[in-house]
Amino acid sequence: MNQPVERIRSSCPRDCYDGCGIVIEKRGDTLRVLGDPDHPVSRGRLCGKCAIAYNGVWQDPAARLLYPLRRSGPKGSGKFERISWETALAAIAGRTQAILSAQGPEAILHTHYSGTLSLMALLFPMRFFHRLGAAEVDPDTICNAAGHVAWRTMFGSSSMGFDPRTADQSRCILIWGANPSHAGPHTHKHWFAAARVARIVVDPIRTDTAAVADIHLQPRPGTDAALAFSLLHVLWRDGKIDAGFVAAHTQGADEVLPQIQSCTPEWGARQTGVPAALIEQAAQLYGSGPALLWAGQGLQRQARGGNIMRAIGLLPALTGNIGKPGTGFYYLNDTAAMAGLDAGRMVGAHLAAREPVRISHMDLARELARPDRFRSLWVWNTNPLASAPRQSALRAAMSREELFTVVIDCFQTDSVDYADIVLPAASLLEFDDLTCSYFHLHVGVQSKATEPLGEALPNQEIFRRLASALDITEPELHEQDTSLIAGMMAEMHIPGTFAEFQQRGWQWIAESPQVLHSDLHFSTPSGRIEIASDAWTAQKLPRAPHADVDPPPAPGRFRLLTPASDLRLNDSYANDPQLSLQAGPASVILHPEDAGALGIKAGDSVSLNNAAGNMELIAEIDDLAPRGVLVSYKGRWPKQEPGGCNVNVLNDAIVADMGASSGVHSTEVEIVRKM
Ligand SMILES: Nc1nc2c(c(=O)[nH]1)N[C@H]1C(S)=C(S)[C@@H](COP(=O)(O)OP(=O)(O)OC[C@H]3O[C@@H](n4cnc5c(=O)[nH]c(N)nc54)[C@H](O)[C@@H]3O)O[C@H]1N2
Ligand SMILES: Nc1nc2c(c(=O)[nH]1)N[C@H]1C(S)=C(S)[C@@H](COP(=O)(O)OP(=O)(O)OC[C@H]3O[C@@H](n4cnc5c(=O)[nH]c(N)nc54)[C@H](O)[C@@H]3O)O[C@H]1N2
Ligand code: SF4
Ligand SMILES: [Mo]
Repeated sequence: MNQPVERIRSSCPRDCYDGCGIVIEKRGDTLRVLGDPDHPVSRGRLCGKCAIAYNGVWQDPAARLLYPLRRSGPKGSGKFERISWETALAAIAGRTQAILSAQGPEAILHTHYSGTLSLMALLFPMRFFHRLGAAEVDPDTICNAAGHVAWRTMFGSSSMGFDPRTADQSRCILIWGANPSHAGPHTHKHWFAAARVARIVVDPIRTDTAAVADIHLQPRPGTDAALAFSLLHVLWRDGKIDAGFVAAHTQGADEVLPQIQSCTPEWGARQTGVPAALIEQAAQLYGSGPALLWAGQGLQRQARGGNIMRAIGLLPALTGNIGKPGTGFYYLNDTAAMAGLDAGRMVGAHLAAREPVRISHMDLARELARPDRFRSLWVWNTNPLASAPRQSALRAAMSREELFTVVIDCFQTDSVDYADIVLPAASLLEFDDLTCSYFHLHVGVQSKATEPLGEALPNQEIFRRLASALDITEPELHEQDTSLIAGMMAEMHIPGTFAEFQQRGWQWIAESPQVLHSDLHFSTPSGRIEIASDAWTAQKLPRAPHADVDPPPAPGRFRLLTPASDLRLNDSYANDPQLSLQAGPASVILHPEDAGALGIKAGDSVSLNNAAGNMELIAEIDDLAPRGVLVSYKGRWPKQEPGGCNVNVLNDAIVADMGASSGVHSTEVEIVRKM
């Protein structure tokens, strides 16, 4: 029998530059999740991974967590028994009250990130932890904190870049250490590849984004500051420094210009491995008119990542590529805040008696191992046993019998396997919310198309119930979805009701393309771009950016890059059988000359080793990265891999120079062929 089809507009809440529009076709109980043909970014399609996973694991009751669970085997065994919500909440409340009275709230540590970016599910749970006074794993330290510190100190903001719609007024787009072909595939296809301007990509890997660029600069990893200084040398030599802009809107330029004058392209070539002629060409293109700079999050995930962000920030700052149509510098757009969202209200910052204690992800494995410090761990919107450094040490810390662990997820991840109590989270198809892109300046609806599978609940309902179980009575912790959504819509100037917004699906935060920073007032102490200033020394950071590069790895050692995979969203979707089939076994890509020197052939089993750990991978041979660089894409669940680990077993928690942030792309390993 032909059932009528209902078409429901929604949006993708994944941590992705695109923020696609979705149409859910609903026939009876059957949902088909498709791209919204009317959406300006997705243009009728989802990415390959979501097209599969939203119609695969996300709707598969055999793959999803359906009920609250209580551990019934050793930690890590993944053995659980089903319990009721009532029992789960009572168990959590009992243990939590005991820890609160014996050790205090800071013995409770919670870790969370961007499993969903839909705004209620992302922000509302923070009210609970603020009210509790729990310690927090500083979320951005796993991803992008170094870049935020660098650009916030320099420009006063790291989360207001450019409006991508202004690209047609540019002469040049420079993408530095981002790979939208994986990390934002529609942005790659419709925005970058289709742009009718000169395009430059700086990436050690010849990504699909680099492959469509007019110029690909391929530096050795960790040498970007020297590359930036030598590009600036050419711009200075050719009279492209905007002296008027520098005098009026920057501070401390005189502290870097002498060094720039000595960083010739020939010097830059020796530091970075990029031919001097390409440095010349790229600088001339960037200097030829209004230009956009996009600094990737991958770029700063290294030991000198903060300084690198400062150094490349000099390009717009010294050439005046700011505040005019077709110019700008982008790291992230906090689109919700730009639209007017009061995130402080959403997270209930005022509920915290004092500033929460925070530890870096780089210290998580070590600090969590201390029984004198943490008695309880809460994990939500993240899967640290797949994504965080020092995987083996973290596993040992999470095995502590007395560490009362609560994990909230949609799927039974490795981290779930270490929980005492598991709470099942609802999916994007199962609750209403609002979303936005962190590149394109639009906000969207997330629409409930079906009841949650099993007894799963959205994060916000889970935390309302937890508040009740703990007798927390502040009304902020019991605010209902309709009120939360209406409040956010009002702040973000979204007209009409939620139901009316669902008809439209999405909207720009401003109808016409925005030229950001056009007032040329920067939220720094001086109101100027602080190239060198006391704001830096006050944070115990160098006064001025410098051109230093990472020393090359010792003989026999290789730099290991583990960036975003096109078939995974961080470590999510590793459990989708169809995507796993497409991904094949975990591999490492090495340069043909390195492979030849080591006697490694394609398909060989190789072992990667360093002080943090070792693992086996299948060798692939390709010249997509320079000699001395290995590439293995992130995105696997340790428990599904033959050795029970993923690449983060090799991640020794190298700390970036700013923000106590991850330096994972500075990882070094040795590689040997298995006999
Ligand atoms: N080697 C290496 N490691 C890296 C990186 C790298 O480049 N290389 N990148 C780092 C970066 S940039 C990041 S951001 C981190 C990301 O690392 P994680 O934050 O661990 O990312 P995911 O593995 O995708 O885990 C998100 C989890 O949230 C769950 N989830 C989804 N929706 C919901 C929901 O509504 N409620 C709840 N409670 N859970 C939900 C998903 O099922 C998933 O298990 O990884 C970092 N790790
Ligand atoms: N398909 C997919 N999409 C994703 C994600 C995913 O896992 N899968 N993750 C999401 C998340 S959480 C994030 S943070 C973003 C990240 O997306 P991006 O900002 O694009 O970051 P990465 O993919 O980590 O790395 C981007 C590029 O940085 C390059 N890189 C590494 N070291 C250096 C260096 O020393 N110099 C230079 N110039 N480049 C370097 C890498 O070669 C890589 O190609 O993507 C998001 N979107
Ligand atoms: S993950 Fe990104 S590309 Fe894929 S559907 Fe979601 S927003 Fe679109
Ligand atoms: Mo990230």
